[in-house]
Amino acid sequence: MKALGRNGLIFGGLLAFCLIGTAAAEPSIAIANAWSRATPGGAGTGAAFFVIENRGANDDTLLGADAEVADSVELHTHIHDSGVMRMRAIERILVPAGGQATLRPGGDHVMLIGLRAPLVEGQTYTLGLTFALAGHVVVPVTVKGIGAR
Ligand SMILES: [Cu+2]
Repeated sequence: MKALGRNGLIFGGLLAFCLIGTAAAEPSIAIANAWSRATPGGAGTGAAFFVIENRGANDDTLLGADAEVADSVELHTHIHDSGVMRMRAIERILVPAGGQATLRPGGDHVMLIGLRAPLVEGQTYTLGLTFALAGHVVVPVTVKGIGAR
């Protein structure tokens, strides 16, 4: 009986923990203003830009992305290399608790490699983003004109 009472306590504790866990599962990550530039016919690559807002109490990290419009999707940044801007693949993008990360032309971005069709102005496609804490988040990306900034 004594053991059962103790197990009951432990179970109750776990249950309380799970309920708190559920409450904390309110989406803490919000994606705003997701867009791509239209790509000229024949271009093999494109990029996606957006703002990641972390409304949670914990730092989160963007670990990867996926999209059906491209064969592969990578996280990239730009580096200055003797006056030349080059792109480089990165492993992760940090989104600090209560803060945000901005992916923009000339900075961090999601790279679409091996586009299956040109990105056409006015089109919308689906981008999946994988976060360390928030998990898989799906966002619609709007394709703007070739000269969009
Ligand atoms: Cu890139």
